[in-house]
Formats: sequence, structure tokens, C-alpha cells
Amino acid sequence: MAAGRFFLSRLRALFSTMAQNLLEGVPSSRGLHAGHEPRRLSIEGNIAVGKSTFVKLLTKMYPEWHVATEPVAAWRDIQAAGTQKSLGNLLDMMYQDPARWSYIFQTFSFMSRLKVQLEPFPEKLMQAKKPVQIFERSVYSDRYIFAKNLFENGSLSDIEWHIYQDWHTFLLQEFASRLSIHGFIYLQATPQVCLKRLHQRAREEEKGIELTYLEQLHDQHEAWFIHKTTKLHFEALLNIPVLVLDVNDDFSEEVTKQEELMKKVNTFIKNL
Ligand code: UDP
Ligand code: D5M
Ligand code: MG
Repeated sequence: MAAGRFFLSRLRALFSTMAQNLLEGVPSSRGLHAGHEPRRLSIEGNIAVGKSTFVKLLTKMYPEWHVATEPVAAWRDIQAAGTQKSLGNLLDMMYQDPARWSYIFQTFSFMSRLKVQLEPFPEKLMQAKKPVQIFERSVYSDRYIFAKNLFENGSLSDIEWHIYQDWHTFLLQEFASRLSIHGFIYLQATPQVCLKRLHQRAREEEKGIELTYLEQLHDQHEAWFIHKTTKLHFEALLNIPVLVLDVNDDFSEEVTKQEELMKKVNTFIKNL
């Protein structure tokens, strides 16, 4: 009996040392202390609603946060691998001939967003007391806003939409643990306000965008974030908190409006 107890306690000690050794080689929570995992948020909203402007504001208010802007520059100038040679402006090609280029655009925009979301947490973030990482849009809005809409308006064929969904689901399931998003911030404004801001920004490729397209995208955002009628295919997406911010009133210059928005973001993140 006593020998049995002695053997058991030796066994426990042995396992505990083995577990300790195993854990020593593994960074806890990918290099972060437990309970210190960054809160990862995605800023969502229609074209030209003000996401980049909002993200700049966040950077100014919270310089310790890590912000990943949308990789639009890469879409406007596709580079041949390993060279400086430009192969063309894919954003422009998509707007010029949506039926020809929308699917190709989805593969490229998705890959670039995936790479951004998979990047290791930056050093400065690991040291922050409450680390926060902000993305301008996500691999989710690529599918549930843009690709879905391009299928519904006829720019993606049945077969393209089917293949898109197949690899999107597969890849997101494969990378699930590294793609977690803890909250969405939905910048909401009417399609009319977005069109006005789009004209003001005057991005050459977007010149031909009409109100109807912004209305379609607006409806996709509303279906996902407000009415919750969009069918989502990832368990992890179902209960993510959404902060809806009305940005119909100009916030780019209005300090009071900016303070009001920042306060809401702060409270939202505190509770995540
Ligand atoms: N903008 C504005 N008022 C606002 C927010 C943005 O006039 O309250 C302008 C901004 O200066 C830019 C255009 O709207 O010229 C589009 O903004 P942004 O690029 O931030 O939009 P995004 O496409 O990133 O959502
Ligand atoms: O969005 C940048 C530009 O890129 C804008 O013209 C919309 C377009 N965009 C972004 N993602 C997609 C996908 N997945 N499909 C089609 N078009 C897309 P902005 O809102 O200006 O930041
Ligand atoms: Mg932007």
C-alpha cells in the first residue's frame, strides 16, 4: 500500500516535470502572457464611409495600439514575383470589367487580408498593458459583404461563387485559431453620404461607382450587422459584439464628434 502511494507520487512528479519541460519550449498564448492576449477588432463599413480616417484617429489617440490598414496599394499595383515589374491595376480592372475580374480580385484581396491577419503580434503590442490590434476590414467582410454582393449582382458566376466559398471556408477553418476577431466596429452612414465622400476622395479607379452599388453594399452591411440575417458559416462569428457608430455627421474635423466616438470605442473595448 505504502509502496503503491510512493510509486504514484513519483509518477505524478515525473509527469509534472515532463509537462514543465514541454511547456518551456512553447510560448504561452503565442508569446503573450495568459490574460494578456490582444483584443483584435475589425473596422467595417461602406466604401469611403471614413474607415481610414477613423483608423488614423485611433492611431493618434492610442499610439500603443497596432493598426493594420487595408492593403489597397497592393491591389492597385500588382507586382510580378521577385521583381519591381508592375503587372497592372487590379482594382481598376475589376471596376472596368467586373464579370471578368471580380473572381481574380477576390482571390488577391482575400490572400492579402489573410496575410495581414496572420502576421505575428508586433513587439510593441506585447508590452502594452491592454494590447489592441485594429484591422481595416477583414477576411470576413471580403466574403459577407463584397463576394456575396458580387455574386448577387451577377459579377460572380454560380461556379465562381461555389469555388470561392469552398476555399474560403476551408482556409478559415484551417487558420481559425489565428484569425480570431473579438469585436466589429461598424461605421454606418447612408449610401448618399458615402458617395459624397467617395467623390471628395476622388480615387481614379472609383470614378464610375454609382449610388446603386453603394446601396447594395450598404444593404449587405445592414443585413450582417444590424438585422443579423446574413447566413454566416463560422461558429466563432456568431456572437462577436458589434459597435455601431453613426458617422453621417462629419467627424474628420469635428473634435467634439471625435471625442464622442473615441469614448464609445473605449467603453466597447473595455468590455470585450
Ligand atoms: N471624410 C469626410 N468626413 C468624415 C470622414 C471622411 O469628409 O467624417 C472624407 C475623407 O477625408 C476622405 C473620404 O471622406 O476624403 C473617404 O474617407 P476614407 O478614405 O477614410 O474612407 P474609407 O474608404 O477608408 O472608409
Ligand atoms: O475600399 C477600398 C476599395 O477596394 C474600394 O473601392 C472597395 C474595394 N474592395 C475592397 N475589398 C473588396 C472586395 N473583396 N471585393 C471587391 N472590392 C473590394 P475602401 O472602402 O475605400 O477602403
Ligand atoms: Mg480606407
